[in-house]
Amino acid sequence: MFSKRLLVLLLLTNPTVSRAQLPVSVDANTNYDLAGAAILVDSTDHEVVKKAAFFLASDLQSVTTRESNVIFIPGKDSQATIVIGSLDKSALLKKMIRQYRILTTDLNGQWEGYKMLTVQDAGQHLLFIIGSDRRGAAYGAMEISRRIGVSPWIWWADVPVRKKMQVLIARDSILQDAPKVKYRGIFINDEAPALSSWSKEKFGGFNSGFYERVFELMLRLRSNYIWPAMWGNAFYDDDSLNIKVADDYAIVIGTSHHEPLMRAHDEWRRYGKKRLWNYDSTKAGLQEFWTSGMKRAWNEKIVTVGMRGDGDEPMSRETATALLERIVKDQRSIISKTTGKPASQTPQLWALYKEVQDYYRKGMRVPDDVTLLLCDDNWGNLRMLPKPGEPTRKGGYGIYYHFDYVGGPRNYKWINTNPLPRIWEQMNLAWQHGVKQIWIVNVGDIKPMEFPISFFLDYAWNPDRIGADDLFEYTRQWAAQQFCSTHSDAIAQLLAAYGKFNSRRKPELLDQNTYSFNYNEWETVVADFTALKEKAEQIQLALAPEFQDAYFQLVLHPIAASSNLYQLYQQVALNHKAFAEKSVSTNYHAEKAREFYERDSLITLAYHRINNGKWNHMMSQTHIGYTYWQQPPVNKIPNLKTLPPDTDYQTLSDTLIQIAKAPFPENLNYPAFFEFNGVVSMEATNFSRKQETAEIQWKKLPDHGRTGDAITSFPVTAAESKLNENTPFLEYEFYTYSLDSITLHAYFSPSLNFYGSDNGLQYAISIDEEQPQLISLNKEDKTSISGIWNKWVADNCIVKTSRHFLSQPGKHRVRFWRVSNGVVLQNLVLDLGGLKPSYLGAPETRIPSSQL
Ligand code: REL
Repeated sequence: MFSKRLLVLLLLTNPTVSRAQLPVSVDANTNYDLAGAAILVDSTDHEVVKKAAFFLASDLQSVTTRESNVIFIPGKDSQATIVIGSLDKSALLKKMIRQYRILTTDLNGQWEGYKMLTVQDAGQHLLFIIGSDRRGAAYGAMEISRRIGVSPWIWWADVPVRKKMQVLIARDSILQDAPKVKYRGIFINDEAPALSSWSKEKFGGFNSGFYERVFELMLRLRSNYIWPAMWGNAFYDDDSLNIKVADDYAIVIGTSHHEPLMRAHDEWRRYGKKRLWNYDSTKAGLQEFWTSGMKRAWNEKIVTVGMRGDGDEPMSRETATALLERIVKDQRSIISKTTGKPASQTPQLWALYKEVQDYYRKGMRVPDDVTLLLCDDNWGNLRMLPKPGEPTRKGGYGIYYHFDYVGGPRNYKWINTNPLPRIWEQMNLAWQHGVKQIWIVNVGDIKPMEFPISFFLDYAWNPDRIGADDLFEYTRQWAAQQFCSTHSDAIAQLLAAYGKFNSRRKPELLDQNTYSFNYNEWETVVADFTALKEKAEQIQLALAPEFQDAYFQLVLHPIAASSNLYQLYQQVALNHKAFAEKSVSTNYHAEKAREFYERDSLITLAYHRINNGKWNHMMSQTHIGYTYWQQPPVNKIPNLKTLPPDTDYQTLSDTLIQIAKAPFPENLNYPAFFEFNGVVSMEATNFSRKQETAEIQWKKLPDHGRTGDAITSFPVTAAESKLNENTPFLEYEFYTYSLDSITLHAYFSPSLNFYGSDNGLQYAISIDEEQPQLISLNKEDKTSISGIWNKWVADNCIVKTSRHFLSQPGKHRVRFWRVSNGVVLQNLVLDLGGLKPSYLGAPETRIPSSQL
């Protein structure tokens, strides 16, 4: 579709996520057209700069349909020329910089920085994209691509370009940018069956053809670092061209947290001659193995040091810290020997993954130049952060984060379950605690994590640019980038809502017992998803044909598939309930469940057929029928009950199934709560009053949490609060009919004890005049992850209870007192004797102001 629209691309000095705020003007005197521009690049510049020049030429051409060529010597054929170059390699650029007296000293020594500016020369318009280094230049070029409307997901999610007659740029444009987090990476992991089968069918495996596609995507997303696929795959060994392609695209290669010295885990299986992966018994063999890994990896890299047991298992219980320290020492001597430089001159990381963090806590140390890669708990919750005020380290800190995981309490690999508000809140903690050397995220098969991947990498580029309140706007702009601004608001709502719903419980953990019939819980969650699906289908109908493939992958499929799964389990729940009541509807619900089960495979098939089967196999991950953490080989229908025809049916239960619809007043914005059926329930952000100090404030985290918003204190690096009359608190006013001993349930995001303190993160709670009770959110998780942690992450929530006494009926107040950083409150539920079991907690009980 060729639209006659103009795109005005005005570059600003300080770009933010709010591109929508770009001033728009079509004044031909102040703007000129980039359509048909020649792209000038030095033929001896870095390969990645040339690659970016070709991508930009092809992007410009597809947007404007006017031919754009890459040229290697300045020419006058076109009115506009885009000059791209790196300061360290492009002689041509340097010459032109002198010729036009362009100031570039501010780029000297900058990591991946770029500067863009325009110059007019005798009727010719020049747009300079000057990189402080090779990636800086490439990112600058790709920034233009993005701004003219080419999504980074053009190939990976079939996002169409929107045609424009002209692409106008202001004559006096200038833009300068550079990343804040040094290495911004992805880990392709858990890649069987989906990505493996797909890459085999489309490329013949994880070879250079496959990686070219991945690296182009990374360039467009400004990601510079990867841990390649390693499930039976070995980047350096599988295709000798892989290393060259990585270098051509200037992608920094690493190996995962448990694969030391640039060798893939699978290579030990291939070449380890069945020897034990054990430093005591196979020291010489391992040293030789690692030496050849280092010799082979001539490219830009970060070397993983340390050692875990074979196959990503903990080393033996007796593993002594001293042995591990010796291993790292020996590894560094291999690094130094093979590179011919002191080890400190090669970037390295030591991942404090699972039990390795305990070694660190117990005193194990590595040299200061090694980056400490702090890890989440595999479920998106950070386990450790440097304490504010701790001495800085030369190698700094990094974070290894997860959007996908294979392991307990259950694999989650099928679909995107990662809402931005939680990613933001956790990575903001990291950023504010000075973790800025490496951010790497486990992205599983890449698809269907497109949206959170974009966010993670954009946020890493500059965390100061995206605040908690900007997340919806970020989502809207992302939707506009993939589709069109007409529907971007509605699509953003869909993206945010499905992420939130899916994060309540990973689909692999979902079953007929997850939600309750109390509070109409099953009905509500299913109705919410159904409404979302209907909305998604309406938008599908409104979108032009060229958006359909992208829309299906990025929006409709996760919603339709998840909504169907909810319907399936609701029917199983109804089936079991009806069976227990010997209801006539038992067999009906069994039949409905079978229908939804079958529909699940049809939805998968629809995905595999889009764009002539381009994404065949991509959704083949099993997701129904788990009985423990590991996946079943194929989906399996949940156990269904049927009644024989001669059963003595009870028909009454049919009425019971039609549980009355929400008895609670809806959509009332008054912060007073009342007892209803023995319960007072409140969303944390609906407080009646708050106390803050000059240093510490409360901040709402929009859409963070399982039901509504959440709230936490800022700044997130503040000192612990002592309890006194000045301590910040949130106050909730409520009314009861009863006087009694009551239980207060406080619902929190599952944040971990990231300072490793004896008491964990703490808060205090009080009702009326009582002394605040000091409560630890997570001290059970003192060092490692185990036990109760399984429940926290499966429920995506920590529920803490406290006992209180109400001395009279009527008006009361509960105060939630701030003690530690990182405590994120979602809901408060008071049980006055009527609370019934449910997954999300009792719905809010608010009182209209007219009745106050
Ligand atoms: O998700 C993780 O970090 C780990 O489970 C994986 O890195 C793990 O090593 C696995 O893929 C294979 O060993």
